[in-house]
Amino acid sequence: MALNVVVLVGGVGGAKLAYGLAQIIPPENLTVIVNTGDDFWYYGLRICPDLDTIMYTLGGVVDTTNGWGVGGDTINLLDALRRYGEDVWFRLGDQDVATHLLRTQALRNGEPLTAITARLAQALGIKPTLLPMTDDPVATMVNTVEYGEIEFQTYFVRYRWQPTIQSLRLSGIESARMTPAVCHALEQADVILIGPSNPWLSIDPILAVPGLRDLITSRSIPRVAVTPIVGGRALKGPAAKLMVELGYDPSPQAVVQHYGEVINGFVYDKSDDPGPLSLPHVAGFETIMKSDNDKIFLAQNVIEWIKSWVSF
Ligand code: FO1
Repeated sequence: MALNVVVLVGGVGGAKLAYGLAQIIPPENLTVIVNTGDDFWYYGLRICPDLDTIMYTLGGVVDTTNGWGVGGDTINLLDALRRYGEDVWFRLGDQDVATHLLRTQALRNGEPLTAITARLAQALGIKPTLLPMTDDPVATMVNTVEYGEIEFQTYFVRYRWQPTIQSLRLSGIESARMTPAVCHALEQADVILIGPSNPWLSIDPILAVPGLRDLITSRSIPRVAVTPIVGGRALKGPAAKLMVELGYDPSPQAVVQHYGEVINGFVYDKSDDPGPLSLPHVAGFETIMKSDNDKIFLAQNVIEWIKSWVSF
């Protein structure tokens, strides 16, 4: 019998694990719940970077160098905007814009993001279920020393995550609702995984959707996070830098502590010695995913390991 696996993810790191899982789990048994706190408006288009990164990765069209955007995409639109003197700091590929146009139009027609995502994913041949964490707009706001409070993409892309973070705020989270699809997936899950995504920037927004964290912790099933920190550094992006700025040691222990009762299992990188971790289930695997085989291998290791400590 196949296990129902739900994985919570942000962008590039989470997408790699989701890809590995999609190769070993029947699509009807795999649900990917994606952070939408990074979403923003740009030239009138609704951009959902993490949803698109997962969608392009699972659809096999992602730019493998960047880990986001469409492979081989051109930037004619961007160049045309520059000709008008625009300071275009967010790199929108021409093919990528098709996604944003369709999504924006559908949102304006009142279609929920969950339904739009399902439609786009299906058109790209994606079989597992891909769900935004909520249909309601939530924006991760970054309070920085240098610029005050700025939108996530301004912090991440425009300023290349160099500003010093003082605190984070999730605008709109109080009125965000868990969707029936997310609720159903979590209720039916046999295993909940948290991808090697940034715990503060990518996973916290998902867990902060009212009711979602409680629903996860209420489930007596394996709930396992894969470390985003290896050798005191982030695999990608600002996780380690952010941890230092917020007063944490960039270590697997600090990640485990941060997730608290949300997880009962943790996967660290086998090159690390994480010391004692206050969790019933801990394992070390090769977590750095460079090739497609690495992604599949990690997914296999994690799922087999979980099967070994639970009788399903
Ligand atoms: N990341 C960048 O560092 N620079 C970009 O210009 C950029 C453009 C972009 C366009 C579409 C898309 O789906 C993602 C894009 N990203 C870009 C990645 C993305 O903004 C971040 O990796 C995530 O938000 C963090 O998870």
